[in-house]
Amino acid sequence: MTATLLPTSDADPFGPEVLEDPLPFHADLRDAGPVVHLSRYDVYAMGRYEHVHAALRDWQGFQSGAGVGLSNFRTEPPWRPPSLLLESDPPRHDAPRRVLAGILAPRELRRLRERWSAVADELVDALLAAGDEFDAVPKLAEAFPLRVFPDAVGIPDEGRENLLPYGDFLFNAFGPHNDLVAAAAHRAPELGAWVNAQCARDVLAPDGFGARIWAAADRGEITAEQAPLVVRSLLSAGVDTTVQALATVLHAFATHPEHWRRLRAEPQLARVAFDEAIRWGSPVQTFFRTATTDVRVGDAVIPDGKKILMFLASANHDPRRWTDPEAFDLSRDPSGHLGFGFGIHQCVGQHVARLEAECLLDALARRVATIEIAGPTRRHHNNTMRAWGSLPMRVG
Ligand code: HEM
Ligand code: OVM
Repeated sequence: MTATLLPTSDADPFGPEVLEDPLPFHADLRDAGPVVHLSRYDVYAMGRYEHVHAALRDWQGFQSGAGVGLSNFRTEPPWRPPSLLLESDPPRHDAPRRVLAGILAPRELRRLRERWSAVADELVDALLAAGDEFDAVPKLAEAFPLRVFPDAVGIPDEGRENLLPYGDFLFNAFGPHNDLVAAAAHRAPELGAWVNAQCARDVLAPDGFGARIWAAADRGEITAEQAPLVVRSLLSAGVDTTVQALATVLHAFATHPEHWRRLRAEPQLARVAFDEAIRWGSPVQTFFRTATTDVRVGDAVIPDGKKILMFLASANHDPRRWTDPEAFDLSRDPSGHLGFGFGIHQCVGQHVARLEAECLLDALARRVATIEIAGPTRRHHNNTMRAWGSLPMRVG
């Protein structure tokens, strides 16, 4: 076994230039080969669909239990107790996953649709009453999930302003200790303490996702020690992701007016539009794995214990897999995209995200004939998320 053919790069995928526009870096990565050694971090990067997909399927060779960020839990203490879902391997992963998958299954979410639709209608009506120009990030992409998701989990009103900063820090913390992490690190203890406090049984409303997690503990499906950590996964993964996914789909429509016209004519396209926006914009850009042994990928051998950086976003734009990958196109079938991951860790909250998107897009499509960008847009840099800071929009 030789690894002499392994290409290497000293580029920084977490530097401001790449975060501002990662597409050129992704193209270079894919063209260099199936695996590229990133010398700056001594990690192995994958950017092609075929290999990212295969690695996500192979949870035995590419583990999550040593962390899905740059930090290796075998050698470095995690900044918070590891997630029982995201940062764990079978068999420890199985029971928490089964419990959460049941609670967040499409048939369980059906009882939420009517209320979430009404909230979306109300939000859009209030927004339009205030004028035809607004920043879609705070006014829609943040406002809608923050009105429905914390209620669905069942946390109290007080302190909800901590949810977005907590998520922003958490997703930054999967990357290196760069300026983005340093700038927010002082708030991590306070934000972490608040989130942990919301996971206690007596804090949670009796009819939400949180209470259902505790009920699963009562039935012995998970332990009472595990329950609060499973609730924490919802509060960790369920807010910033959907905010940025909604921002992405709104940006997609604002820049593709012909597709907005099509959505208005065929409202049932909302679901496929959302998945295509997730493929196209990939709000969650990357996750790491750790090699559990010397693993061969193509001609390369990744040594045991090394970190592997999987570019979901790059796989979602791999021309070896997708026709005209840079095009946002409602006519394509985006299924098989890796924006929600793949395999045993594939997003357990994806049906929640899709329901939010359907409700919000439906409310907008029924009221607004045109959406356009009305001023300079701004990215928000995060080590893991491709995020919008500001999306000025005009509707007609
Ligand atoms: C896992 C993306 C929304 C909860 C994942 C993974 C991705 C992802 C890529 C796989 C991680 C890995 O393989 O290591 C997204 C995107 C979302 C979204 C793009 C919005 C569009 C949500 C929501 C929730 C959620 C709304 C909660 C209700 C989780 C959890 C995991 C996960 C708990 C870990 C699952 C496991 O490891 O078994 N998500 N997510 N996500 N997601 Fe999501
Ligand atoms: C978790 C978790 C945290 C962040 C992201 C995520 C995208 C899961 O705590 O389980 O999935």
